Amino acid sequence: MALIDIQVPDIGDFDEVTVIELLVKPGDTVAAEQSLITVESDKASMEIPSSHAGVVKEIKVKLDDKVKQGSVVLTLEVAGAGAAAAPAAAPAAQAAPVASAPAPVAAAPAAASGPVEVRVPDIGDFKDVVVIELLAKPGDTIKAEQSLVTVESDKASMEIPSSAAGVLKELKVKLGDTVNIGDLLAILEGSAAAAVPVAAPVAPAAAASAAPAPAATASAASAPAPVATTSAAVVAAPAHNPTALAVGLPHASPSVRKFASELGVPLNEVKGNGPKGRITQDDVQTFTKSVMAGAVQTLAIAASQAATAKAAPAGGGGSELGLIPWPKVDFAKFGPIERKEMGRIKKISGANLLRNAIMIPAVTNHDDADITDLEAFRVSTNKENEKSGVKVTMLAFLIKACVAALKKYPEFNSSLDGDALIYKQYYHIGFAADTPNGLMVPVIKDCDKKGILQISQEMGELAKKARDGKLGPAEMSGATFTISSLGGIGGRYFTPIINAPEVSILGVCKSQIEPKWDGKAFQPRLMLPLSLTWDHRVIDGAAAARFNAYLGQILADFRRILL
Ligand code: CAO
Repeated sequence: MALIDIQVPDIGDFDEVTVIELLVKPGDTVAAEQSLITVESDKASMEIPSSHAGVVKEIKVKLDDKVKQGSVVLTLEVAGAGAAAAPAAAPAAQAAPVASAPAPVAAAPAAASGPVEVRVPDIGDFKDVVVIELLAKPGDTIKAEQSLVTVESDKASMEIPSSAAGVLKELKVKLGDTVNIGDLLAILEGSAAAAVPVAAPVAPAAAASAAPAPAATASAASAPAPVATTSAAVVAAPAHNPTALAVGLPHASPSVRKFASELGVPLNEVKGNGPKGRITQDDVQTFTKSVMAGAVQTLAIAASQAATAKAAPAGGGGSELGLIPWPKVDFAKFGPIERKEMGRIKKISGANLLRNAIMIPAVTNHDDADITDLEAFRVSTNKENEKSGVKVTMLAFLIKACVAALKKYPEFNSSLDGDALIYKQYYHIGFAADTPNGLMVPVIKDCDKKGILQISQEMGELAKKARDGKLGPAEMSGATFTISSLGGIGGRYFTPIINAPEVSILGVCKSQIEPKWDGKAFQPRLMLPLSLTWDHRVIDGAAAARFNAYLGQILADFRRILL
């Protein structure tokens, strides 16, 4: 047994690339040429393979590290003496595709008008690469070297640039096609087409440095397309250019795509948790587990909703749910307009709200609570506590009253888990806070164990943090029930959207004096409008009515909370 360092091989013209994925871990047995990490430049993602077979002893890089040729990726324990003889310098022998920047190559052909064929340039040792992305469409004006399609082998994805400029008349490939060097990709038209320099395939792994590559097969006609560079393993200007035309292609490395495709996992439904939203093998596995747990439909719908959520505000989409398309209106035709991108929080909460609105069979019960006496108590408490600096609002009493109702009706404090209900034995209450950045929901933990003053104080602190944009994730998670109070603003009733995976939410509006019949006469009473939205899969209408009625009783006479 011997220990050897596996290094980053020649990665062509790239100085430094970022580690975006670790594909193995200590203890893993790897085969020679098995991919170890994925690295990414601003133009390409590529996997770095192992030059030897063996057992991973130690990973020497971590996510987001910058590496370059010669950087040690990991230490491998290999068997036999051969190991020692094949040291770190070995990468030259590796089969991995390595991308590099396009090398300017052949001169442009003589100017000519009419159609120009664009063919797949020399892509080195790669055969039958699959078209995974179309980056241009007929009618587009194409610049020389502009990427036309993305292709993928089992080890790398790469963009194929146009060898000429012009207007794209016809794309000769479609998604899923396999292509090889010399295959016709597209036909360009226009006088510009032939008048520009050709695009270049690029330099590759070290192996070939000694072996100048043959010139690429020239395309027919006038565009003597890309010409070879120096190497046998040539990869065209590679993939993942975030500015590319294509939208919606899941961001994942070739090996993850392969893994997903072997499992039949639709990558566009998988949430990427890797750097820059990249889908990792773990994400695919997590998705698969959820499906196995019976959540497939849920996820599929959620994914389409998320897509709709993104599209709808921008004026597109709807088809994901089988709906007619979102109306597209040229507003500027009717008057001056200004377009402003929505903030991050609005986008995130929008997608969540849409999912929750569509996926939950929600019903809202409206009711009123007589808070005349409680309001008097609140006002006197605030007077007594004036010096403490803690102001008590109705919301603090509501939180406490809701905890009592949640204890009495535990299904309101539960969450769905497949066919089961998870009853939570803690009472963490979220409250919607209106902030300059959008709606946020801070959570007050263990409200059953806290008094009104403490709840008021925490609420004030959390609301301030929310408005200052300083809430941490822990302060927004774990809620078992949420209250959305518009009481300080106005309104009568509304239908709040449940904050999944919770199963109910209470909306509260502004209290006002109303005449109430006491059996003999109308009395002026302060009435608080309550709107309870609940998930009908978990809660029945009768239970919701009881919950509201009980809440009303407590708010009318807070002493009941002691019973
Ligand atoms: N009826 C009448 N008055 C009410 C009331 C009610 N139900 N609730 C609060 N008020 C009064 C308060 O007593 C206070 O009055 P004073 O200034 O005279 O003391 C005033 O309204 C302002 O209260 P507040 O809003 O500062 O405090 P709060 O505890 O009621 O609410 C918070 C705190 C953070 C929830 C609130 O500021 C907020 O952001 N609300 C908006 C929530 C929201 O956007 N929900 C919609 C979600 S769905 O899009």
